[in-house]
Amino acid sequence: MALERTLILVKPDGVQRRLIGRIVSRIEDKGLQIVAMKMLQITPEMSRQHYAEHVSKPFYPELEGFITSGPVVALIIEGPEAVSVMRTLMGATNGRASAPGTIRGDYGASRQMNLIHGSDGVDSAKKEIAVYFKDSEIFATPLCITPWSWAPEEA
Ligand code: D4T
Repeated sequence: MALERTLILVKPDGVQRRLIGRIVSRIEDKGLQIVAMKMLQITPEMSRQHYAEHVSKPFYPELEGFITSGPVVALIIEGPEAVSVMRTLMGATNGRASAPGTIRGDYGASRQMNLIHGSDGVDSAKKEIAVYFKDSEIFATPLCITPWSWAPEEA
């Protein structure tokens, strides 16, 4: 097991639907740590960097239009196996198929407007974090609750 970081976005639909607080609460309730957080508008260039694997796909132009359509909230989340823990919390990509109890399963019914992005691996998390954050914007301060959140050998 290892302490990991993952890049999370509350997408434009999550911001428009006033779901920022509920989504961030779920992450905090799970016991993961927010080490960076900001609101920003994604540019077409950032979108191409973020979705590099999808740029040549037929759905990309619409995806870029959506992700650049309004502000998002970007976060870096840290914790043991944070990448997969967040993917589980988010639910399947298509909100119509994601399980009740997950963020996408509880709040949405769309594949594109699926409220939240989470990195799909440790390497992609590193690349995505560099798109959204400078080192000086990351606060890796240990929290006083950390010793009660996971055992040392889990981190
Ligand atoms: P993201 O990257 O947004 O967290 O979503 P996922 O990791 O769960 O899903 P993904 O990479 O397969 O897709 C990225 C993004 O594209 C949208 N999408 C996807 C779309 O609009 N049409 C499509 O056909 C697919 C496959 C949804 C998420």
